[in-house]
Amino acid sequence: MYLSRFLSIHALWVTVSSVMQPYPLVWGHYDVCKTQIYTEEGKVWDYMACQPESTDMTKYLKVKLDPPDITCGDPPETFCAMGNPYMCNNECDASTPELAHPPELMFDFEGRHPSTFWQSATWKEYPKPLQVNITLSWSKTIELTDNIVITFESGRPDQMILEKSLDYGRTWQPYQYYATDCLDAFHMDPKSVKDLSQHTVLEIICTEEYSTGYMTNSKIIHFEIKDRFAFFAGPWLRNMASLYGQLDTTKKLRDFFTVTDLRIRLLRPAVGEIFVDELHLARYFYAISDIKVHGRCKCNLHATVCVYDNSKLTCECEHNTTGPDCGKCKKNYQGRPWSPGSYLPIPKGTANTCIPSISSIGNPPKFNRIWPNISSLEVSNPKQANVCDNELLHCQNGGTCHNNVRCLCPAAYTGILCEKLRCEESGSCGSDSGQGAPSRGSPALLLPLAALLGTAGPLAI
Ligand SMILES: *[C@@H]1O[C@H](CO)[C@@H](O)[C@H](O)[C@H]1NC(C)=O
Ligand SMILES: *[C@@H]1O[C@H](CO)[C@@H](O)[C@H](O)[C@H]1NC(C)=O
Ligand SMILES: *[C@@H]1O[C@H](CO)[C@@H](O)[C@H](O)[C@H]1NC(C)=O
Ligand SMILES: [Ca+2]
Repeated sequence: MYLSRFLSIHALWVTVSSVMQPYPLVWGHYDVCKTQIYTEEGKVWDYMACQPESTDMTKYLKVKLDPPDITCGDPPETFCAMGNPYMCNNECDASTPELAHPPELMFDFEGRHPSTFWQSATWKEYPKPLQVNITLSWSKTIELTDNIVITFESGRPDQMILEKSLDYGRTWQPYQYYATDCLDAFHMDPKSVKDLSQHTVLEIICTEEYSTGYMTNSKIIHFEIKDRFAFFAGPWLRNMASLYGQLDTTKKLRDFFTVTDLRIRLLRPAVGEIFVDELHLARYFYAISDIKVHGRCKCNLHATVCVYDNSKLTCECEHNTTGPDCGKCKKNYQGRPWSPGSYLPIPKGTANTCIPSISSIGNPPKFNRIWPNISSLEVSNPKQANVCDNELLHCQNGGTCHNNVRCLCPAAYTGILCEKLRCEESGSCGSDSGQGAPSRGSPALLLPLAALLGTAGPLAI
């Protein structure tokens, strides 16, 4: 199954639209990996950064509950309405489809009412905590593009932690804490995402916004991806160029929105009052009707298509890259180190394609490399700041990072990050090179990076 529209249609559209206007209608969509352009040598492929479309990722996840037998209905049990302890005529019975509440019902498509939902057993073992882990696994790195939204059928829990993993569930980090009383539950001061800024956007907060028990009419909990994007792209997410620029240059920021798994840790059900009513423990349980997770396969800007096959997501890699995330160069295309594509320069980005290995073409690389005297550089300047690395600062236009102190640029390029055309510097560029020339780096976009990097150290992730 294809997550994206058909590639050739994109290619056609971009070719057509690029004839009519200098830029695509919408900036920074990155929805084509290559397009044919006309140069002096005839038709050639022009490669650019590309990514799959953002989509509903709940179709591709596996869900696991801990403890495994926590779903209600085995044995059948009755439960009460939260607001009215004397309304206890509801029944959960796992063996009767109409009365069962299995985990799948958190991800089904449903009409407005009645909602379908997963439900836990009730808190009959009070005061032993009633805790449930709901783990969502993709077995693939995905990049979140919209708020995670959890809709409760019961009251929203008094205490809950949203966690994420970036390594297929081996290690976990908190994403956000939710509590009726953050100080009491987690020894954290309550905060809202709106209290954060560009410089504190990666801070892990505890919020009380969504835990005010069953009395409020809303049953929804958010993890606010869009509010965090808005610190860079503006309140209406109009300036996506700025966001993409920051994501491109700051690995920590990119990783913050990247997950392989999510875990919802339900720690204490909604009580709605100060004390637990021990005579009516069948009032207390968790029930979730819907979980929304929007994102895209992470393909390192080397693919627009992500295939779901054998219950597994895999990028369909272009640019002669390979691997589930297009994370390495194909065999015989290792002429320079692999590098992710880059969102910069806006709007087409840089493909950073893999190039044929030296041995496979039988010639030394065409690049005119100048090897510096490494020992003198390193000894005389041990504390020199990185000029480039493979995480934050990418050499552009096919340049490679040498010992973090300089980019080795292909012959046609110059500049600290190989962002400039050499001919441009000497004023000798051909008059028709405009359309075919690979895009140049934008120094204006690189500037805010310094500001963000300066604060990256003490952040929580
Ligand atoms: C839930 O997961 C956490 C680790 O993230 C673990 O410490 C805890 O024991 C688990 N709880 C349950 C009820 O399985
Ligand atoms: C990748 O390799 C193929 C040949 O196997 C070549 O035709 C194609 O142009 C290459 N693509 C890129 C992006 O270098
Ligand atoms: C490199 O620099 C070191 C220290 O300045 C010097 O001793 C050495 O001879 C240089 N090597 C070359 C190949 O220039
Ligand atoms: Ca549902």
